[in-house]
Amino acid sequence: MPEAGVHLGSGKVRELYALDEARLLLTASDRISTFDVILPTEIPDKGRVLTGLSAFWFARTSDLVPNHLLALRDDGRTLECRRLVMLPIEVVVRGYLAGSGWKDYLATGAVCGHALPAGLRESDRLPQPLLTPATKAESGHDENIAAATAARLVGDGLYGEVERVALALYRFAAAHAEARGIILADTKFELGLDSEGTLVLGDEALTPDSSRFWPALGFAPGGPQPSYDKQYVRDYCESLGWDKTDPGPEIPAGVVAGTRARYIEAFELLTGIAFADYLADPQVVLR
Ligand code: Q0N
Repeated sequence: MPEAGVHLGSGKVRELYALDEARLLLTASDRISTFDVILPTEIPDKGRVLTGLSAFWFARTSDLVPNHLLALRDDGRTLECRRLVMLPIEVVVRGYLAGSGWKDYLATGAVCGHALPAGLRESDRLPQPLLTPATKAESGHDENIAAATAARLVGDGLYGEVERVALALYRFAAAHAEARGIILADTKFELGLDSEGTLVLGDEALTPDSSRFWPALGFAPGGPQPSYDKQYVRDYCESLGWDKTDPGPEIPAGVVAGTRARYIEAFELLTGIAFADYLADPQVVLR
């Protein structure tokens, strides 16, 4: 538990604390969810991997859009952040046809109102990345909304800026990842406004929990792709015949170790930094 701060809320695997009127602490636990259920077994250092990656991307994209990062704490799992007024929408950028985008395409031939060519397969690369906004549901699932609805919620001018910034972030990160053997299939951003009314990137960004990362090696559209980070856990859970309702199963040590290794491999490939160096001094990701 980080020092000081009023607890403001919990995500499934993260906690938010108020440090003062201008600053927040965002701390990432080692909890893991699969099929939307938090498992009773933790993945050691998962929260550090996600926090380190998020800080790495914030440091490298601040010329595309300012972000809320003020400092990375030496525990490696806590970000000090500027307090923003968050937009009532989140935005997913999709470069590949997966998840709810694939389901939408099968049903309608479009993804959230973006018409697409016929004959695309599950996991195909899209002709161009698509932005799909959603409303933030307090509990349960985020609901996809039309671009026009999102624009009405935040205003046309601001929504145009959100679109531009989210696509630029996706293009930058996808190109960086692709050069390192990782496909960034899609990713979710949350943005807010600072006290001056400037659009600022918040939350975590471009982590395996907010994105679909696929190994480029063995990429084979025509079906679902294995997840870079969670596939061993998913496969183990599937092997049990668990009904995917709470509580989830305990995960055996071998699956935990394999999963931890995958998170660390993703961190090292994407950052080019040894994870041991991050543990010794988290500030390495900011340089
Ligand atoms: C904020 N959420 C939703 C942690 C993440 N910089 C900010 N300023 C004000 N509010 C927020 C941020 C940020 N980031 C973001 N809630 C408040 C995401 N939470 C869910 C709980 O876990």
